[in-house]
Order: sequence, then C-alpha cells, then structure tokens
Amino acid sequence: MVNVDKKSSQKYDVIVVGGGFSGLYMLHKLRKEGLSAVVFEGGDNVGGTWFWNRYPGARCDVPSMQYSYQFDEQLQQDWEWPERYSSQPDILKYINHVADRFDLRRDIQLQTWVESATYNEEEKQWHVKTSKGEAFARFCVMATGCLSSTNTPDVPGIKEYAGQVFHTGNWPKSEVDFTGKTVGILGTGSSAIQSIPLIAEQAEHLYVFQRTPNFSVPAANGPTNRQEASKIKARYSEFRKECANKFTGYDMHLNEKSAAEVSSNERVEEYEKRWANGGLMFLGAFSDLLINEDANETAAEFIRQKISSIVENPKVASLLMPDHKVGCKRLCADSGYYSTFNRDNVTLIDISKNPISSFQSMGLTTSNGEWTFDNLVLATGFDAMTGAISKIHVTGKQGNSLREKWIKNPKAYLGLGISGFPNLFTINGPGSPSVLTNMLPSIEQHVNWITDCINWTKLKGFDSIEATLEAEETWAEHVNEVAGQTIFPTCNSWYLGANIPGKKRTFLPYLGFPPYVEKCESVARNNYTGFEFS
Ligand code: N01
Repeated sequence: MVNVDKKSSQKYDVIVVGGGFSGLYMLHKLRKEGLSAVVFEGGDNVGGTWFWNRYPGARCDVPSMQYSYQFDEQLQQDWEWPERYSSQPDILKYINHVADRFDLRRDIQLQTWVESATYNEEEKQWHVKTSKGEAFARFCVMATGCLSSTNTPDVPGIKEYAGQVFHTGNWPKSEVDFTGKTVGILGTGSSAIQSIPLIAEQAEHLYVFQRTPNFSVPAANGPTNRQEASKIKARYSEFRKECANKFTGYDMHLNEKSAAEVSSNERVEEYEKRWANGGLMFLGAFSDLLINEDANETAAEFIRQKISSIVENPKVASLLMPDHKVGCKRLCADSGYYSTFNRDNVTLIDISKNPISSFQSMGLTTSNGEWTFDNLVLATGFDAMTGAISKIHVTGKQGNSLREKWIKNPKAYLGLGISGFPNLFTINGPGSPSVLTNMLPSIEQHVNWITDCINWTKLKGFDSIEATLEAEETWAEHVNEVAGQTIFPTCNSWYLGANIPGKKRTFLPYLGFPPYVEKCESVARNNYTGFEFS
C-alpha cells in the first residue's frame, strides 16, 4: 500500500482516480509501459462498485465467464467462477485477487477521497488534492465508475426519519439484520428487484414503494456448468473476439429473425425458451426488439402475462406491469421477484398517482395513507455516468469548471476526452458504450486506448492533448442520433439523466460496441483526429 505521508505530494506521470475494475487495470497497464502512476481510492479496499454495492442479493447479470478481465490469459485460465452469474462477494474476491496477483496495492492509496483536480496551463499538469494530501501529474484518468454516485431523493422530511437508512449503493460492511423489523424500500430498479426477495424473507413486514414498475426476467442462476466453462477456456481468446463483435460486447444469442416475420406461436415459443434459460439474453429473442415498437410490444406483453400468471392478487399483478417499452429502462434479472408479492408480509404501494408527500420520524405519508417502518432502504439508483466526476471540483483551462460545463450538457468526445480539459481522460465517460455493454471489455478497450494515446503524445513530444469542441459536439449529436433510432429514449431512465432533477436530458451511453471500437481505432490510426496537441 502507498505510504500516505511519504507520497502525498509526489509527482507522477499519471494520477488515476478510483480503484475499481477500471482503476486497477489502468494502473497495471501504465506500469507495464514504464509510466509512474498512483491510484486514489475512497474506500478502505479496492473494488469500486463491487465494494460499495453489498446489498442483499447483489449480483451481476452478465455471465461470469464474460464479466471478467481478458488481458491476462493465465488469469482467465486459472480463475474458477462458482456460479453462472457472480455474486457481489465473489466478484470482490476476484478483484482482490487481481490486486494481489499483479502486485497493484503498492501504488494504491486507500481511504483517499479526491476533492479537486486543477489543470495548470503553464506547467501542463494536473494538481490533485485529496483528503490526505496532494499530488501532481501530467495526465489524470477518471476511473470513477458509471454507477457510483448514489442518488438520494430530496423528499421533504427525509432527514427527519429516525430509523436506520440504507442505500443499496452504499451498503454497510457489517451484516444488516432485518429480522423482526418492518422495512420500507423506495425504488423498484435492478438493485431493489434483487434485494426485495431476500429482505422479504428476513423482515417482519416489507413495504415496497413503487413509482414505476420495471420489466424483469428470471436470472436462472446456478452453479457454473464446468463442461461449458472448459469449452470456453479451451478457446478463450477466440471466444472473447467473438463477443467483441457482438453489439453489446457479450453474447446475447441474438436471433437474426424479426418478431414480425414469425408466427405468434413461434414468437411465444422463442420467448418461453429464453424465459426458461434466464438472463438478459431475453432481449436477443428477435433482431428488432430494440428498434421497432410493435416488435417490442410483443415482448412486453409476454412478460406482462408472466407477471399475471405468477402474482396471485390481480390488483397487485396489474400494478407490477410496466407500460413502457422493454429495455428502455434497463431490463432486470431476478430470482423470485414477482412471486415475493404473494407473501403475506409484503405490501406493494403505488406512489405514481399518490406520491410521497413527506417523511416523518417513524415513516412516510403519501397522498392516500401513512406508513410506519423501522428501517428504510433507498434503492433509488445513481447519478449515472457523470455524477462521480462532477462531485470532484475539476477545473480546466481558464479556470472553467467541469461540473458547470456538464450541468449544461454532459458530453465527452468518445466518452474519453473533454474539450477544455487537456490531459484528462475518462474511462467509460458520457458518450461511451459502457453501461449498454459488458463493462469489462469496455473498460479494457478504454484503458488500452488511453495508454496508447499517452504513449503517442509523449513520443511526439507534445505536452498536452485535448478534445476539440467540434469533435465533442459532433460525437454527442451522433450518440443521440443513434439512440433516436431505437426505443431507448421513449421513457424516463438514467440513460437519459432523467432520474436526477435538473440534469440535462440527453442520451449518455453510445449504442454499439463494434462500431465504437472501430471509430476509436480509426481516430488513433489517423493521428488522433478530433484532438489537438500542444
Ligand atoms: O437504480 P435505478 P438501481 N421517488 O435507477 C426509484 C445497474 N445494476 O440501483 O423509475 C420514488 O434503476 C426509481 O423510480 P422511477 C444497472 O445498470 C446492475 O436499481 O424513476 N422513487 C426506480 O424505481 C441498473 O440499471 C445490477 O420512477 C424514486 C429506482 O428508484 C443500475 O445499476 C444490479 C425516486 C431506481 O432505480 C441502477 O439500478 C443492480 C423518488 N424520488 C444495479 N427516485 C446487475 O448487474 C428514484 N426512485 C444485476
């Protein structure tokens, strides 16, 4: 581990902010290139998202054999994933193994929050102030995660609530025991859908406050199929290449047929097959589910019927049925979510028409009732893709603030570089495929690209590299244009920043991993078009 006092005002080639999947690989890669680097991480251990999201049932919904690093062949051969979809503790164990295996900890400073990063135009370097000191570097890489800045709703009186409050995205390390407790949970996104079945098993009574219902499909998790895993390992690098050619960067088993071209029997058969197999591959059932509203409606109706067949109380079933398009809010994968509403100790409260008016010390009031509970769980999501960076006072050229820039319009060229902020890179920043892909290959692609770019800049004798405003704007327009051809912008989601009051509504992630990679490679091949150097 970095000795805080000794290194607190040292100068590096690169400062990396964040010690999750991105920060760890970034450090490893920079070191391999002979560059000096430090990682500042706020948590008391590595892991990022997987360090903080310890809520009951936290699990990844991308298959374990794909949700893992591919940069080291021996690592991917050696590691054994116990389950098809990995639990948070197993992923954290893996991240810790990687930190030890590649001797990363000596350059990671834990429990160190980055407060500000200021670009010195004369010296062409970043001055980073942390909770423990300061450091300088020519380059700064924000590896701060897309879903790491928690969103706590600003409901009147929420601070008056006297029971214990837990946010799924910032769950305590010590065990939380809801036995004998009444619990209220706010939110019904992925985190809630994973945790509700487990909290319901423990709590005396669980009140679920739902503003918008969400589509969920069974995860069908289970132990890793060893035969299948061995087959993948026998040709891991080829398998990874095949996945990189998929739209989402992982294998969705996309059916080439459109929903319209098959009979209704064939359609239902396909949906049934995918429902039974489990997971997000449900969205690969037909080629046009995400681009054609009618096709999408066939999938939506199939899931609604499933809800109706699982949930015994028809009124509750009907409340759980979303009326938006499947996938426009991220599809969830669950283990017994809908059937949990058949339990006597679970009550669903619709707050779409009767919103929460205020919290009191013992609970909350909606326009049609009062609810008391011992503990409150906020499963209210994140200020996605820009929130974590905006929390840091980032100041670029001419004293301009990144927070101010992003309030008006959160954009970055290729999700990698920001005009007015030279030598600053974002891993999975706004405009990158990131959250619409398997995050791991997306992270590795960004880290590799950033490292090559830093090397190239140094090789050419430049002191700084900066995205041009024109390139940044053209890219942001393109991101929205591509999304506009799909069902994604048809509902309020965090992809659009719509979950954060006051955040500009713009589509944040880029749709399509292979064309994105091709674009990044072409930019690099052509001497980093869209960037300027000094
Ligand atoms: O957050 P969310 P999440 N009053 O934003 C509600 C990833 N992830 O933590 O829809 C009342 O999806 C909000 O309601 P509404 C995954 O990418 C992955 O669950 O805005 N309600 C919504 O129901 C996921 O998409 C995995 O009307 C309020 C909920 O809170 C992303 O993280 C697991 C409210 C927030 O849902 C975020 O998921 C978990 C208010 N003021 C997470 N404010 C896996 O890999 C918000 N809500 C499986």
